[in-house]
Amino acid sequence: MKPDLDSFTSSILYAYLRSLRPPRDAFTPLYIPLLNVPEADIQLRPEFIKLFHHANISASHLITLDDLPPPSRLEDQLPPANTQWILVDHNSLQGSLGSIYSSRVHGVIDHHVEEHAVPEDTTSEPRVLENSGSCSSLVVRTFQSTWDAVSSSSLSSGAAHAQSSDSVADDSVVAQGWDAQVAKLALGSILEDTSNLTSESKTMSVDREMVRYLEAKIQASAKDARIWNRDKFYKEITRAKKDIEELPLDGILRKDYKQWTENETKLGMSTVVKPLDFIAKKAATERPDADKGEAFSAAIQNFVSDRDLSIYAIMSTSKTAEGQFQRQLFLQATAAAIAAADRFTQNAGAELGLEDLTVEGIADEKTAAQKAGKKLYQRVWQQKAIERSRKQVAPMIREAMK
Ligand SMILES: [Mn+2]
Repeated sequence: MKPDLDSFTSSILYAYLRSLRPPRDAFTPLYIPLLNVPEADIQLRPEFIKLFHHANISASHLITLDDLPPPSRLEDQLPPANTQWILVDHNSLQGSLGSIYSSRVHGVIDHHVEEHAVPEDTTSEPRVLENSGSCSSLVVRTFQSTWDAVSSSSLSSGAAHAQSSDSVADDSVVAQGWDAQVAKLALGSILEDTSNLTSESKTMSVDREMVRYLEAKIQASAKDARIWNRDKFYKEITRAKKDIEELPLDGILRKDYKQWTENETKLGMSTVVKPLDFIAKKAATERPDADKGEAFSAAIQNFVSDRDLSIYAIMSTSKTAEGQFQRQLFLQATAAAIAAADRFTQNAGAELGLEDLTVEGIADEKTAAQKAGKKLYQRVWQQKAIERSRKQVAPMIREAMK
């Protein structure tokens, strides 16, 4: 299972709420939220960034797989006996972490089908496996009383402070502001997972109850209550999901990327939901010193050489100004793969309806022979056969590489 927004917020909520009041016999009083992805993957999901922003968390604050020792040195540098693991939004520790630490799992909160990988007795940590729209609902419910106790104690100390001093440093407002941030973090996932509580099949009563509870936390903060609008918040998070404009170009190309090996050479293919001129412009903004064509070529060249690709394609889907769905195709081949690229053009050009396209900032080098001095061959087309997706185009290129 790929970690999603719910996985991230469940982990952060668990660590935050539990660290506020760890149990007396806790393995350690500090619970660390480890996001089970490489750091770069966070950037690929604009909805994470958007939601984290509401909680005053920036992506660089988050602890990811990149913060652990490399897999080969994990066991030495982070001995299992020094760790205790709690799983949220999944209930069986997989991959290289699982092979080393699965016997150290002592706690779980999850809403997936039980895999019986977590011991029945989790001592001081919860063992909650239950159906819900969002795992974040279960995490919040589990630590509701802790959270309330901590909020009200900071409220009363804030009030006492205000009475005893003329310069009112209002702790209660600060505490409420934090509460509202944490509440929004949870709400982002619960609303996302239940389509703002409208999905009959996914929404469970715990999700409804926790949304009520969390909205009350926001209402308790004067500053947040004034501007809080659940529907607007939900729309903002879901809209961010489709919005790749803020991503760096490398992220845009990696977001939906596939790779194949054919005849010992590699084909890479990025699918991008923007027209090619968006990509060219993006490259130019990231390299303001370079001239336009060079910025794009350099960016593509980095991407290609990082992956040692012989052929690289970008399939772009977008809408024209008139609202018509359109496809564009960019293809680049190294010197050794020019013959294959030419074969693809000849064999598939008619079927895909490939028409030469001019995109400012992307050079279309039509005849490789003329550019013999250059190592690269690149083409840009409008793909008129719009019903042909990656499912058809990738096999055609692979065929030409055989
Ligand atoms: Mn989930």
